[in-house]
Amino acid sequence: MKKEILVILILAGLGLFTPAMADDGYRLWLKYDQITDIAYLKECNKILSGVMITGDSPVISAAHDELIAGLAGMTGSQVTEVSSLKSSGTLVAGTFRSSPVVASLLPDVEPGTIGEEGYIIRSVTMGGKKITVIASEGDRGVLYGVFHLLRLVSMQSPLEDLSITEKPATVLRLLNHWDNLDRSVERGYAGESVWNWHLLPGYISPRYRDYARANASIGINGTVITNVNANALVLTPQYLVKVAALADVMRPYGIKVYLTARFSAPAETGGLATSDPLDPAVARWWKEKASEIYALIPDFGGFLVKANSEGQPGPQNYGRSHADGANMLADAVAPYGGVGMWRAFVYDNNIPVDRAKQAYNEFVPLDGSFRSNVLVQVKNGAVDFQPREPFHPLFGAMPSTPLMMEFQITQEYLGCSTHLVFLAPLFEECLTSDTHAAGPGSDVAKVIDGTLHGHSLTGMAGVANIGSERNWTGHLFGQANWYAFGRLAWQPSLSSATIASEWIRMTLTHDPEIADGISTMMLSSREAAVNYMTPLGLHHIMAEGHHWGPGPWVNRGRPDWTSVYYHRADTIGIGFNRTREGSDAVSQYFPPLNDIFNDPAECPENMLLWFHHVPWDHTMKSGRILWDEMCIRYQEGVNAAEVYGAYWETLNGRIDNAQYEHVRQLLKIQAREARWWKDACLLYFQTFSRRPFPAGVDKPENDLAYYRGLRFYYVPGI
Ligand code: GCW
Repeated sequence: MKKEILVILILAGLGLFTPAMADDGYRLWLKYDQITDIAYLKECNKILSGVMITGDSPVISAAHDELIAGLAGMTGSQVTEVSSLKSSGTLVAGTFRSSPVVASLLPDVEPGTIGEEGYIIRSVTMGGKKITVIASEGDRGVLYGVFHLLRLVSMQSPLEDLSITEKPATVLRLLNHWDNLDRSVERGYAGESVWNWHLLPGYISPRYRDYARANASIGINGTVITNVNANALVLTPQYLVKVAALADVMRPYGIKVYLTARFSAPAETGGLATSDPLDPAVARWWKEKASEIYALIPDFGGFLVKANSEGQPGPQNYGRSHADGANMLADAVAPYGGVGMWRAFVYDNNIPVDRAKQAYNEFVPLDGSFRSNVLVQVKNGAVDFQPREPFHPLFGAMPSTPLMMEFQITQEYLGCSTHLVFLAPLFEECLTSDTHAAGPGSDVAKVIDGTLHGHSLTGMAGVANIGSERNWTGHLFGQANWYAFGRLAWQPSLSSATIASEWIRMTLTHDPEIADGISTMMLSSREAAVNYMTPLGLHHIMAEGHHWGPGPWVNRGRPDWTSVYYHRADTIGIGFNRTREGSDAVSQYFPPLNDIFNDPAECPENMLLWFHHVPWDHTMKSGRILWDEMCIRYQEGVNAAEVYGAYWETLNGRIDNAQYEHVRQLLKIQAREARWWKDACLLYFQTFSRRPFPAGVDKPENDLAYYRGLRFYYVPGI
């Protein structure tokens, strides 16, 4: 054996030769591993041979440290910091204000066009020297520009002729944590809360900073750190110092902290007799609370409120409206530039004819009565984060009120953090839906970014899937959903394919063939989940309480918390009649959608059973009858989940071992659970359809009694 080969084998045996092959996921998409493509490494070293970043604010320091660490990691060598443009290959970063060099390199940029968060990345030549410049009007823009450049390098994208101008489409890009003060996380499947309330403010976990870095890297600029099912304790001095400590860590990354406000706090913890928003003592209490908070956290973002919904207190307890409540809180934070985000997810104690209609009915009449610093936060669909819902009819229907999007990143109804379901296609489907509010082309995205109705206060919120698990999100691919949310909040017109490709290259592989394969799997995964859980517009048929697994038979308790309320299966057919002859939810949509949704022949088939009660023998576009079509869809979902597992196994040895093994095991569980969903739902619905399974549909593994008898204890997330 030749000596060199022996050395290689020994090194490989010691694990020194192969690149890191046990990625635990902690670094997310910010891995900064050394570039292995020699040609690209050369290009990088040539174009980014020196760095000059000006400014001395905490945000600029954060940008500086990230840039240096990122480039050093990826190039494998120390980064040279320079103080003037002596040679070619310098990267210059700063604001137009603080850096005369930056201003001189981009003389064509009109002041005021880029904004505090926007940035320009451009390759320029000056005096024969090639320079790359990152410029913004604000420090945060410089930070975002730095993260963009690091993303380009991580993706091994060309760096030669850059000409990038970016500006966020929305003002507030927030995560919503449904985290409780005892560290449990409502609908959280990735361990405990990331916030260690017990040890705060004395102990600042390094995780907080890494959390802030990750969010800043995708443009997220705020975090609501407490559950919307709120605890008034967080507003007490004992907790506010803890909140302030978290805000201190977030600040250098451009992230503001927000809190959920429990509406009954004045009475609960403030010693008042009431929390009536029109009572002057109550309004005063909130004003004083705001001043106490801002004294500790000068850049506090504001409040998010869930009121008069699922038992939460609210203004209606005192005979007041949502606007009365929202305005009182908004007035308290207005002097400091804070906002009030008022959720439209109302779900009160009276059982409505159709729960899907409730938010619209309550909020549309209030349009125009909210203060200018109030946003109404609306879930993407009218029921509740289902695998597929038509867009919420409120979008476009409140022209005088800024509506903020609420997506759910945590997979409450999508297999928890066990299933690989890439959510960008779900988000994209909603954002690109045309509301027709102001004629064709009135996409939901235009409502959200304020362009449709001329609002400058805009926002998007995502219910976080983050927890104390080492890899943050439980499932490695849950990271992609966090990533996708941030990217879409910044730029709602981004495509799912672009987002998937970025994330894959930064997280998993640069091999184009593998990246394509993984992307195909990701992009089809949401449709696969819809098929094995709730095809053709079915919704809310999961198990009770924990919402994990199938439960189409659930019929106990409040009718609009049951599955039978939503699917309405009988011997004639299945589906919720929301037509003009039914609950008339279709009329909450603008023309021509109201007519389209109302007509079973025109209604998109993927939402048919959302709007219609359809006979089992109704002929579908495929030529099959509804029952057969439903069976086939369930089977297709199962088949897809199985294909994902088989495909993943081909990646053995071609991607990091730890990532490979982690996902391999989870995909196995997913395929098993997909089959469980299919078997349980089809057996149950068959008791109504009384028809056999068509050819191509696997025989269920067990009988219906078996599935109905399954009991689970301690499912996470409640
Ligand atoms: O999706 C439902 C969840 C509740 C949640 C509620 C909401 C925070 O099942 O756990 O409560 O929505 O959005 O308020």
